[in-house]
Amino acid sequence: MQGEKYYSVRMRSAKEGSHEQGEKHISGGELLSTYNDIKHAVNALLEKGLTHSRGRPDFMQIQFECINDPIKLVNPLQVMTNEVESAGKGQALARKLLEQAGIPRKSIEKAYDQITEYSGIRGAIMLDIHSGERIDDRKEKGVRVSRMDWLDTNFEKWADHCQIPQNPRVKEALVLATKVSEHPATIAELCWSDDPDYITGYVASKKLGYRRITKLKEFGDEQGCRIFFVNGLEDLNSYIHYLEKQPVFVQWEEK
Ligand code: WAQ
Ligand code: MG
Ligand code: MG
Ligand code: MG
Repeated sequence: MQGEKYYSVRMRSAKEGSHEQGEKHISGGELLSTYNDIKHAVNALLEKGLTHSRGRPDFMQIQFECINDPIKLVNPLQVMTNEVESAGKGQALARKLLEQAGIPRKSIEKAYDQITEYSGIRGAIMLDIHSGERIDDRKEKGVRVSRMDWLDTNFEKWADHCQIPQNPRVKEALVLATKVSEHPATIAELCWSDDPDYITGYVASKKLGYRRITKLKEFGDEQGCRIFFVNGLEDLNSYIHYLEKQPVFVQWEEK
């Protein structure tokens, strides 16, 4: 990995929505690739965007760019799975975990009041943990975390060791959560998919690890959620710069 040049490869796909809604986000993806693997990477993202449960896209963009900054290596967050019987119980657990992560209950309630307003965006939103107010200025786009990945061989070794199925969705979400939680301003993340066929979500934080919750919504629901709860942000731009631009490889080291 050291010394080799890497490229950030990104995809987003969308379809025309109703007049009031503007375009509908279908899917996005980001990974890191060597030059020789770019064809493979582009193909994987193409496949992801073409066959998606949110619908058939009528727009897609795939781009790659060379990365010049050194790539930071980060250990994956520890994973725990909580089985729940219903979305209601799952959401109650999510709120409890957010509180355990250090977010005031009032701000959690405020976040939940805003959730439907922000679903349908293609990135994440940032909320201040003290006020519960949204602090990024990315409107209906949100902030898209990028330039992160996990080499397959290391991921497979980790999955074997932790007895976690080698599911690309889990890998993708854990890579993102690990990168986001590594920044000291991040207190916690709350996420569930906007894909109608995937109902497991998570709360993640440096302190709690990656806490999967098997049901956070009903099947068929296309409302997703991705919120970063942040604290003590003196410089919002440098935080967003870290999320979008700092290259990160998740790398598991057996202890
Ligand atoms: N940066 C910022 N926000 C993102 C990114 C990104 N790279 N990727 C997705 N989002 C936001 C965006 O608003 C999506 O609509 C929303 O998150 C959901 O994305 O079993 O699959 O890719 O352990 O649909 C979590 C549980 C699955 C996995 C989450 O999210 C498990 C998932 P999706
Ligand atoms: Mg997506
Ligand atoms: Mg995704
Ligand atoms: Mg999705």
